[in-house]
Amino acid sequence: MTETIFVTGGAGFIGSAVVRQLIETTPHNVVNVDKLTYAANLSSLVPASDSDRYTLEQVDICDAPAVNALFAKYKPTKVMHLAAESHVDRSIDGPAEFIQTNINGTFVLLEAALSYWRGLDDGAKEAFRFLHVSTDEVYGSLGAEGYFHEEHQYQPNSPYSASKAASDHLVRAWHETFGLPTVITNCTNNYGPYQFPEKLIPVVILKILNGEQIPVYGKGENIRDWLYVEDHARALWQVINEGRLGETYCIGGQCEMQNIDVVRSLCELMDELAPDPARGKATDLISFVTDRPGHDQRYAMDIGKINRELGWSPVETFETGLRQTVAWYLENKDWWQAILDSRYAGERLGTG
Ligand code: NAD
Ligand code: TDX
Repeated sequence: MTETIFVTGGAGFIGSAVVRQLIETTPHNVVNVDKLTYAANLSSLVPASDSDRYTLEQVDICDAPAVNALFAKYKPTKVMHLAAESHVDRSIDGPAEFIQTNINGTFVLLEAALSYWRGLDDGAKEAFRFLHVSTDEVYGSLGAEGYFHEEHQYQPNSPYSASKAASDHLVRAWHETFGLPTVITNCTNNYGPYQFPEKLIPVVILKILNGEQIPVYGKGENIRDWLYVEDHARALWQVINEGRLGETYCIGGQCEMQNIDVVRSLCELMDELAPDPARGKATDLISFVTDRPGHDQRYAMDIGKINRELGWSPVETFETGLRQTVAWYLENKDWWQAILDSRYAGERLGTG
């Protein structure tokens, strides 16, 4: 049966990977529900967006009448909810949008989904799924030992992670209290093509290309667990189709790295793939800067549950994924130069 899938935040980094994958690998219709904030980029969706199975609806998920109208118009079989404010540093500079979109927006979407779901006939009601896409950051910070897992206590430390934690709790409550068929995923740091150049990996690539200092927060000893974005998109489709209702699935790359080692790997790749005698060795650009307030020390994920129950594991290694990512940024200057030239990005990225 051909389905209609809502993807909220489908013009963002991970959402666009989900949309591209759905258009390429399934026969389904995809409705991209996106407000088109600074983080959105419609050029990330080409050529999937040329498909007659793709529709863009520029809608703010906080706008209840508009969201209700979308459910009535398209009658989706599944909702993949990725729309969010996603950058930790921005949440420190100004948390209000994070509270609004991540908490209120998720609430509006849940209410609209519930009212729509209640009106479905029994078969459609049984088949409907609402997937909430969240982050490992809700669990807080790990010491040297141990891993996050589905039963780990919530201990968010940034306005971003607190807002995502709140949204996770809302989704859980709408399942437990109202029976809405939901599944939640909590994933580690993603990287890959089309990532907005405010996140660590594209920041480093573009700083090196422009011969500018690479800002490493604190001593660069914080640890993140990196997953290639296409692997994440594949996991999300598996979880929404095969995951157990009301459950959480943790997703990760099994690839813990200190930030400074990520930066050094990128420097090596850039020296190899984009050597520039005027710049010299890329590592000479590394600059240790003031640490992020409340900077979580370590994230690492136990992916045993999704692996056991759904057979998912990452395909890309960090080595292959990082090489593809660097090559993509080198080949797609038009994509990122437009962002660096924009006023909004310039304010935050120091490029304007
Ligand atoms: P992103 O910032 O690249 O994209 C977010 C998208 O949501 C944008 O297209 C934006 O226009 C849209 N959006 C924002 N506010 C909206 C609103 N009010 N209404 C409708 N659309 C709105 O984010 P991303 O990195 O692709 O992350 C997607 C999701 O995955 C988020 O929920 C994030 O918390 C989660 N996540 C991200 C990572 C990561 O490493 N990037 C890891 C784990 C989980
Ligand atoms: O310029 C930088 N220098 C630096 O040292 C930037 C942008 C980051 N960092 C550090 C901070 C983090 O320890 O690198 C690490 C990664 O930073 P980000 O790319 O900002 O990601 P992070 O804060 O870990 O959050 C990301 O992963 C989890 C996403 O932005 C979230 O949306 C996701 O939930």
